[in-house]
Amino acid sequence: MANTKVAIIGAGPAGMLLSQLLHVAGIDFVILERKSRDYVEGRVRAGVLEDTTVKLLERAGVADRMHREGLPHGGFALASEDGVTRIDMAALTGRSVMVYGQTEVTRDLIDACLARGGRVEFEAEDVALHDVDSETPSVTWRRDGVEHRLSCDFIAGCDGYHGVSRPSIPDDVLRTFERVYPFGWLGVLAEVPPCDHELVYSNHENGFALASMRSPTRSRYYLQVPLTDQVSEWSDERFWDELAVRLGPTIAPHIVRGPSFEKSIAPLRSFVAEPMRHGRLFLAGDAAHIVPPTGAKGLNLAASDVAMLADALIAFYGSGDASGIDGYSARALARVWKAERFSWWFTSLMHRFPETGAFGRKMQTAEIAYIRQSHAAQQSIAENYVGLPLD
Ligand code: RFL
Ligand code: PHB
Repeated sequence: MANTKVAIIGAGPAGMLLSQLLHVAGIDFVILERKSRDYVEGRVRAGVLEDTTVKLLERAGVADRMHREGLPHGGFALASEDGVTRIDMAALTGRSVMVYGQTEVTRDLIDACLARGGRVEFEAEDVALHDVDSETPSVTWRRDGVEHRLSCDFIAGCDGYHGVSRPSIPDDVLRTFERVYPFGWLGVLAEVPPCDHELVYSNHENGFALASMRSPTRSRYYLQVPLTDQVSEWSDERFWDELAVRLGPTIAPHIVRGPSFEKSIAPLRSFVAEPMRHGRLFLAGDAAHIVPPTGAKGLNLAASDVAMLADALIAFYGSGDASGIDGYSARALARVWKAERFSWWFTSLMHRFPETGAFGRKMQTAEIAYIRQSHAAQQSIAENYVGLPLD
């Protein structure tokens, strides 16, 4: 008899949400996380939840604080040198998104898990997966020099892009698809009111800029920067000056400046690994795929993967039906590729690409002008941004 049903590798949003969907269904699990709880909860990343993700957090019973403190948004703005266009998601799709930080989602999930008696092994070193293509897989790890072993029925690889799960699938089984972008995002958090009540995505000659937020008093801003830039080259003053230029004359007067308390540069990448299942190992979230953050899809894809995985495991344990398990990879990838396409397209539309030159820039300008005039184009953006259906 195995020690637990599901060993979950990684306590990020994918692993933690899966654990709570399994908990609600009465399926036991153990989570192994390489970092400390403080580290996991402190990682500043995503800010936008699709309504599908909101519903999953409700299903997992961890949505109360999100509904109290999160900010529902029915639209966002596309800015360029030709003006500002609002994409009215609520009118175009009848749906909206929730602005609520990944740090808060992760904290709510970890709090709920521990309060419900869930087992999370933080600071688990040298996690290794064994016999994943047998019916008796297991996981080993070390803490304080002592080796631990856990046998399980299934392993959920929710350990992000740099984890051990994906490399546990043999090279001749796994196919990967990748595009690396020639720039990164410099992100800043500041305790100042946002410059607009909704998000603003801006295409500017100097490069992309994004105005986002975490609360009515906390702003999150991003600038496209060369990958060779160092954070130390970006003083707060330089950042605010450049942000004002890129957000343009309509938005810039509303920027409230203040000291930043988080500043970092993240590279942009599109990546997919296929298949997302090998034997009794399932990949979910960033372990299987990465999107550039422009479409706000990364955390949301992690959530839809684990929803599909939870359904597959619930069917297996409920009635012995293995069709969900067998179909997991194909079902998840169908949604992943559509989100990859949207994220790649939106990134391509909004950023300055050194290699595409003046013609590429004209194409962007023409496409933004088309979007401004076309209800159909706006509807397409809106339905992708609020999130495609799970099937
Ligand atoms: P995570 O969050 O990387 O969590 C993986 C966890 O696994 C642990 N781990 C291991 N544990 C044990 N053994 C090992 N060997 C391990 N190796 C790793 C790690 O410590 C970690 O705790 O993956 P997960 O759960 O799949 O979640 C994915 C999301 O974090 C990610 O897709 C989003 O943050 C992407 N993203 C956004 N997504 C959105 O949906 N909306 C957004 O608005 C959004 N904005 C963003 C973003 C990502 C960004 N960066 C920094 C890449 C904005 C930015 C700037
Ligand atoms: C964020 O608030 O961190 C954020 C919002 C929208 C994106 C990416 C990041 O597309």
